[in-house]
Amino acid sequence: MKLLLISLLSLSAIASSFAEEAAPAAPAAPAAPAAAPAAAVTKLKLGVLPAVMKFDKASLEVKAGAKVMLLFINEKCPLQHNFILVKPGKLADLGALADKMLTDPQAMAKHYTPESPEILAHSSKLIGIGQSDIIEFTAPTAPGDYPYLCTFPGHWRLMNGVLKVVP
Ligand SMILES: [Cu+2]
Repeated sequence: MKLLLISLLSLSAIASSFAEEAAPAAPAAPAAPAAAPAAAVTKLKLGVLPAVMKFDKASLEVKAGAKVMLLFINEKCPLQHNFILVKPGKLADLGALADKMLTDPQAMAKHYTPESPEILAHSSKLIGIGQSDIIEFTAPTAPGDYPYLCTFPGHWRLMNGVLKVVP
């Protein structure tokens, strides 16, 4: 009786080990087709300089219409920041909206992200020290200089840069 129980247990152990081996094999298959170019993603990384209210890059570059995955990361700055990408020439407009949020009781809940039709992409949250966010967006199809900024009140005048969208 004991023997039978053991052999049953070991059988189920073997069965489950096969199940585990079979599982990873299935998702591997879709990687094979050569449809990769269409799904190509431009990966960018933007950090934050500690305590000076600046992004670590004054500019980023991307091809027009490209799918972009931006890693926004705060490794060392004790302040909280966000990332807002706007239409050309709209830096000061968004800066003014950012400053206005000082008097908005809901500002923290909104992660200091203003509401504006000029915003093309933004982080999902403020990121403090040790935090990061991945921002996925499609680059504009029109080449040009697209400003990005942090809209935590008072930061945007120093904390801004340009996403250069090239043909
Ligand atoms: Cu900031």
